[in-house]
Order: sequence, then C-alpha cells, then structure tokens
Amino acid sequence: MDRLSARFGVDYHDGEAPLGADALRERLQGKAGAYITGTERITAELLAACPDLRVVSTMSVGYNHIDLAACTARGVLVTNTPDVLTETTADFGFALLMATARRMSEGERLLRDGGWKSWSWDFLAGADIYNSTLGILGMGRIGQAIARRGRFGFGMNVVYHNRSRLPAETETELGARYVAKDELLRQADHLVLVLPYSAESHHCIAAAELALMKPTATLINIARGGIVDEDALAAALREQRIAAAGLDVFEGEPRVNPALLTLPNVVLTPHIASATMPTRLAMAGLAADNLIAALTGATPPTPLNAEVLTR
Ligand code: 8YV
Repeated sequence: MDRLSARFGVDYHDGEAPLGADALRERLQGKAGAYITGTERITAELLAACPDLRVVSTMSVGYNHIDLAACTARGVLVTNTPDVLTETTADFGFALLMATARRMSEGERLLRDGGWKSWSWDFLAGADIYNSTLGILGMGRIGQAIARRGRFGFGMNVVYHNRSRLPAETETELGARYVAKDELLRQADHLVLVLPYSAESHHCIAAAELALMKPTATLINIARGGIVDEDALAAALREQRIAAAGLDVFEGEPRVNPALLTLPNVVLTPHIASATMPTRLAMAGLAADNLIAALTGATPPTPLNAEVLTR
C-alpha cells in the first residue's frame, strides 16, 4: 500500500468480505490497474464494463479466477506471483500430508474432548510416510518442491503424472518416475494434488479415480477445490475406500461441503498453504512490483500474457 500510494491514487477495499461482481465493477470504474487476490473474479463481462483497466496484478500464483484469454484479447496485462511461495506451499503440503496420514487432527479432537482413556496397540494408528510411495499429480514448481521433500527428507518412492513429462535430467535430480494417471492412482500411498485448475482439471479426481486408489491411501489437495468431486470424496472417506484426506482448498470456499465436516478421517484447513509472514510479504511485494512496472511503462517481473506488452 505504501509503495502504491506513493505513486498512484489508490482506492483500497478495506472490508473483511470480498467485493461482489457488481461492487467490483463499480470500484474499477476509471481505474487503470487492479491489485487483486484469488478471491476477485475477472471475467470478460467485467472487462467489457471497465474499459480503462490496463493491468490486473493478482497476489497469487493461481489465476483460474481471471479470464486470461479475455484479458489478452482486450490488451489487459495480467501478472501473478510465482516462485516466491513455492517452498512455503510445499512445506504446508507436506505438513498436511503428515497430519492426515498420522491422524493428528483426529487425535487432538479426541484429546480435547476428554476421549483419551487408555493405550491400545492400534490406538490412532495411521499410515507410514517414510519409505512409502508418494504420488504427485501436477509436477510444476510446487510439485517438484514436494517431490524433493519426499525423496530426500523421507526416503519416499516418488511417482508423478503431469500434462507433459519432465526432462530426464530433472526426473533424475528429483528421483521421480513418470507414470500414467491411472498408475499414479493405483501406486500412491499418499497422493498430493498440485495441478492448476481449469476446465480440463475440473473434477479430475471423482468416483472412478478414487476407486483406483488403495484403501490405505491418503489424498491431499493444496491446489484448487474444484479439482476434486467433494461428494464422491466424502462417500469414499465414509465407506473407508480410501483412508483419509487432507484438504486446504474447497470448491465453494469459504463454504465447506457439509458432508466433509462430519467425517473423522479428513483434515481441513482454510486455504493457508502460502500463509507465512515472509511469503505473504514477498507475494505482496511482487504483486506491487508488477503493478508499478506495468503502469509506469517498465517490464513487469512476472507477466502471464507478455504478448500484450509488444502490441
Ligand atoms: C493464496 C493461492 O492464498 O497463490 C495462490 O494461487 O492459492 C494462495 O497462495 C490466495 O490465492 C491469495 O490470493
């Protein structure tokens, strides 16, 4: 805010509740730049109603909330915040995996509720992480950072599936093996979803995919809620067709599918994978750098549609 307001007139939305589509359209009238988060949706309709808008800077790596093709068609530059959140988000993915496999939330709830009465050999017994098979769906920057943690921190056998296979030297460096999606589902003891959300990846984990997973498997989603069919997941968890799930993202967030809320074998967190102070400050700074550069005629550090700059 300090850096932006030193250079531009800034209209800052200071409310807890996000701006709805109508309010966002109103507030963007006459504005050249928009600094947004993953919550605000930039649609073709909004762009048509905000003809002065030239730059959209999102403080997120994901950009499924922005119609990038419509922005490019209108000559609106879009920037995001890759790299600065990679390691922090991978740390959280691993934390969620461990909490889920080792039943930490369930244990804490039981303890707080006074349910810890005695010891028995299988009391809250979960799944091993060390030496197990880690499956990663989506092998971009964050997927690769998770693979390194699994391979070199926990001696895991790492398998992955991605739209495009990684170069052989990257696979060797990561100690990761490429497999078809069905194989990934069959082999993984722990499956982490880190792929971008799009029409193509919508509900790409649904009943048929869950049916291929091991009954002892855990499923972790730190990407976007819409990648998983939550009703199918809730049914699989309820019937113990998979052991457990750890979810940081939800299809209708901040609303959470009620079927998930009552299940013991699911760890739920409110979309906080990138939430450390250093990382959030780095994201905020990069989003500001992008906006300042774009509005002052310089080249922004991380554009998503750089072709707009050369027009
Ligand atoms: C953010 C994220 O918390 O960067 C992303 O894509 O999902 C998260 O890091 C959120 O989108 C804030 O804009």
